[in-house]
Amino acid sequence: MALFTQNSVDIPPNEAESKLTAPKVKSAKPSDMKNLLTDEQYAQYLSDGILVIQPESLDDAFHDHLYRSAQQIYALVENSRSKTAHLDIIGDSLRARIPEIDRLFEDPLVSGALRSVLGDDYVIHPHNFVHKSSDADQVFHQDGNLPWNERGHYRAHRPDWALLFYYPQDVTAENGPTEVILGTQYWTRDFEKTDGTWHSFDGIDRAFTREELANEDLGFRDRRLDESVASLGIPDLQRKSVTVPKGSVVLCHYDILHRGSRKFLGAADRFMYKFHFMRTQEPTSAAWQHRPGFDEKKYMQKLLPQVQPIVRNIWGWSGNFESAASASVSLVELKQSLFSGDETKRVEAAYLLGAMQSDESADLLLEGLTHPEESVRRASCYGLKISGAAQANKILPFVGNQRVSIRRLAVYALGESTNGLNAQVVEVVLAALIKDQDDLVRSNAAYAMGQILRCKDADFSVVIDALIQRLAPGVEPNNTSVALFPRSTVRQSIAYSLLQAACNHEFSAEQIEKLLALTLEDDDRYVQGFAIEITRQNQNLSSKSLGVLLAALSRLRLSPRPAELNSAS
Ligand SMILES: O=C(O)CCC(=O)C(=O)O
Ligand SMILES: [Fe+2]
Repeated sequence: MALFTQNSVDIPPNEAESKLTAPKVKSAKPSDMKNLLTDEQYAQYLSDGILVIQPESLDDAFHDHLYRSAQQIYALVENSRSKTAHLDIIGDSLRARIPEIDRLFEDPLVSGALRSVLGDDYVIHPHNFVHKSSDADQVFHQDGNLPWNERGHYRAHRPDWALLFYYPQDVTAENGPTEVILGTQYWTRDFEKTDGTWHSFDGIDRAFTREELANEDLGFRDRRLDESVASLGIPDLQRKSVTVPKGSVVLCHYDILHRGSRKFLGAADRFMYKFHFMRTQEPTSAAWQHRPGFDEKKYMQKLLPQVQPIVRNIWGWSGNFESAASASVSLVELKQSLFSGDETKRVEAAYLLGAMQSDESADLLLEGLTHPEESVRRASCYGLKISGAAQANKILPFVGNQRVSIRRLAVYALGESTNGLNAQVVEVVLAALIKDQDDLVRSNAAYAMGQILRCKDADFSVVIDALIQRLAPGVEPNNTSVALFPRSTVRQSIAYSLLQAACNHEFSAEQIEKLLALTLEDDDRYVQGFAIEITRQNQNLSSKSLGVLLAALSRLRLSPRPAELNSAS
C-alpha cells in the first residue's frame, strides 16, 4: 500500500502551505475555472442546499483506505471504556490520524465547489467527525452551529458555512443513507426557553425520544418521522435519501435539515466523514463560473418557490450584483405574512421587506423585532440585516432593550461588513460583546463582529485587542458541557471573530504573541484550533511566537500510526 505512505515531509513546500485551507489566491486561474460551479449549479445549491460531487483525483484504493480507517477508529471505541470516546477517539483528530484525508480537500472538483460557495480563502473548522450508520434512526435536525450541538449565533442564511460529507463506500437504501429535506436551510425552530436559557439542539421535533427512534416497530418510526416533518407546517417539502456511489462528496448548506437513517439488518457499516468549512471574505465578485449572459430571473423560476426571494438576495450578495427590483407586494400584505404566516411566509416577507431598503419597510421589520413570537422576531432580524447601511442606526437602541430575546437578535442584525464603516455600530456591538449579562447576546455580538471585521476599509486594531483580551483565563468562563465537554460558546465565537479579522487585517507581532500566550493553554480545543489558524494567516510572527508554536507542536502532535500496520489490517 505504498500509496498511503506519503506523509507531510514528502509534500513540496508550496503544496504543504495549502494543506490547511485553500491556497491564498485572489481569483481562479483560467485552468481552475472549469472546476468552479456553473451559474446553474450555484443557484441550485442555494435553493436545494445540497450538491453531490465525485472527486476526480481519488481512486478506489483511497476510498478503501478511508473505509478501513473508519473501521479502525470504531474498533478503538468499542475496545475503550471511555464515556467520552466521541471526544477522545472519534472527534476532531481525523486529519491527524489520517493525514491523507487532506487529499480530499485538494481534489480539484471538491476545492472548486468549496471555493464557488464560500469564496477564496475559505478555512476548515477544527471540528470533524466520522459517523457510522446504525439500526436506529435519527430525527431530522440542523447541526448545532457550534460543535456538539451548541449554539453561538443565529443561523447564517448566506453561504458563510458549509458541511462536507464524504462517503468512502457506496451509500444504498440498505446501509443507512443520510436523508435531507431540500431547501430547508433558511428555516428553523424556536429555541428560547422562558427562563432565558436555550435548547442547544435543533431537532425538528423536540419530543422525539431515543427510544422511539430505536423502536422495533419500523412502521411506527416511519409514521413518527412523517409526523415530525408535517409538524413544520410547510407544504410540499421534498425529502431526499442521499444514495451515492463510493467516494462521493456531498456539500451541504450548513443549516439544511438532515438525518442519518437506519441501516437494514445485516448491511455492512456505512461511514460518513464530516467536516465544516467557513468563509472568511466578503464577496466582491462571483466566486463561481459566472457567465454574464446568464438569465438568472428565468433560471430562478425553476427553483423551489418558497425560497426564491431568499436565493435572489443571496445570489446578489454573492456576486456583488446590482440588486434587481423585487416583486411589488404591498406593505400591508407583507406585514400580514410576516406577523401571521408560517415560517416560509415570514422569512420570505422579511426578505422582500429588507430588499426594499426603505424607511417604511425597516420600521415594519423593527416592529417585528419586538413581536411576542420568537419566530416573527427572528424573521424580522434577517430582513433588518439586509436593509442596508442607512438603516443600521435604527437597530442600535434595541441592543439596549430590556428583553434579552430582542438584544440577541439586534446584535446579530448588525453583523454586516458594511457596518465596519459605522463607528457607532462597531462601538455598540463591542460593548454588548463585553458587557451584556447574557451569554447568547455576547456570543452573537462576537459572531456579528466577525462579519463586521470583514470590512477591509477601517482600522480595527482596538477591536482586535479587545477581542484577544476576552480570551484571557476567567474572563469568559466555560458555560456549557453539552456532550460531556466543558467549554465556552462565547470564547468560541470570539475566536471565530478573530479569525475573520486575521483573514482581512494584519495583526501586530504583539497581538499574535498575546493571542498565543492566552489560547494555547485554553481547554476549549476549538479556541486553540482557531488560534493556530489565526496565526497561520498572519505575516507578523515574532521568534517568540514561533517558539511558543513549536513548543506546542512538540507537545500536542498526534503520533501517526505506522503505515505498515494500516496495510496489514
Ligand atoms: O450519519 C449520517 O448520515 C448523519 C449524521 C448526522 O447528521 C449527525 O449525527 O449529526
Ligand atoms: Fe447532523
